Amino acid sequence: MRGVVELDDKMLKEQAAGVPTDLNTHNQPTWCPGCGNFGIFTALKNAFLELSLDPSTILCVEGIGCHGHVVNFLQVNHFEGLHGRPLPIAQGAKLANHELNVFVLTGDGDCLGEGGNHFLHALRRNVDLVCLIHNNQRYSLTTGQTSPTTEQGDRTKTSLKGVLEKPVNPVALAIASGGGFVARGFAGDVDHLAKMIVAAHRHKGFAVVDILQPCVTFNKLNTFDYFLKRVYKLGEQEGYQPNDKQMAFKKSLEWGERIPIGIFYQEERPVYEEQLPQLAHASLVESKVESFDFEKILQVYS
Ligand SMILES: Cc1ncc(C[n+]2csc(CCOP(=O)(O)OP(=O)(O)O)c2C)c(N)n1
Ligand code: SF4
Repeated sequence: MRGVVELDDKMLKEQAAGVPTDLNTHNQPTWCPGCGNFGIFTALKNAFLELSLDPSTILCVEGIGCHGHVVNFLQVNHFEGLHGRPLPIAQGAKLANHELNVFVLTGDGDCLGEGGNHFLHALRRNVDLVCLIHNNQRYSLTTGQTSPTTEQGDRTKTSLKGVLEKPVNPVALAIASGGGFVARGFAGDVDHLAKMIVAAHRHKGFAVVDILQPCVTFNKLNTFDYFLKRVYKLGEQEGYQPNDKQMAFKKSLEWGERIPIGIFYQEERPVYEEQLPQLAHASLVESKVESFDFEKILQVYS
C-alpha cells in the first residue's frame, strides 16, 4: 500500500523515546495482518496532516466493530458509544460545539444495520461532519456474519447457502436520501482515499465516504485483488461532473466488472446547525450559563 505517513525528525525522536508522536498513541494496531483498516487508518492520518487540523479540535466518534478500534490508536478526541449510534452522538457534539472537526468512523453493520435509521435522517438533516463507512461487507468483530452490504449469494456463517437479500448500496442510498457529498474510496488506494477524506471535510455539510475495506479473515470474495481488478476513478473519466444528480445515481448503481470510486455527487445546501435560531450565532459551549433565567424555566414546568 502507498501513502505511509512521513515522520519528521521530531516525531522519529519521540517514537524512539516511546513518547506518542503527534497522532499515534502507544498502542499498536491490533487488526489482523493485511486488514483494510490499516489503509483507512493511514489515509485518515494523512488527511489530518493535509488539512493541518489541530488534533485538539478533532473528534472521532466510533461505532462498535473492528473499525472502532481506531479509538485506541489515534491521538485525538474520541467517543465510542453503542453499536449503531455514532451518528446521533456526532451530530449532538457538533450542535454543542460548531468549532469541532467531527469524523464518524462506522462499519457497514453499524451504519446501515443497527444505525440505518440514523443514517437516513443524518443525510436529510445535513449537520456539518464527515461519515466514513468502513465497508467490509461483514459483521467482522463478531466473526463474520452477513451484514447489510454482503453480496447476494455470498456465503457466510449465518447464510450457509448464500445470502438471499439484495445488498444495501450506501452510495445510491445516500444520493437518494439528500446527501450533499457522496463519495467512495478504496482501502487499497491510500492516496486517493486521503483525497476523498480531505474533500469530504472541506465540504460544508454532511459528507459520506463509503470505503471498500477488505476483511482478509472473514470475506474471501471482496478481497484486495477483487477490487484492484475492478475499481476505476470517476475523476479520470471524461465528462463526469459530480453536480448531475441523475448521472450520479446512475453511476452509483454500477457494480460488477467495473466499480467506480471518487466523488459521485456534491451539492452545497444550508447546514442544520446554522438554521436553528438559538444556535445561529453561537454554539452551546459559547453560551453563558449566567444568561439563562432558570427560575423562569422552572416556573413553566412547575
Ligand atoms: C445493538 C447491538 N447489536 C449487536 C451487538 C454485537 N456486535 C458488536 S460489534 C458487531 C459487528 C460490527 O460489525 P460492523 O459494524 O460491520 O463493523 P466491523 O466489525 O465489520 O468493522 C455486533 C453485531 C451490539 N454490541 N449491540
Ligand atoms: S476480522 Fe476482518 S475487519 Fe476485523 S481486523 Fe480482522 S481482517 Fe480486519
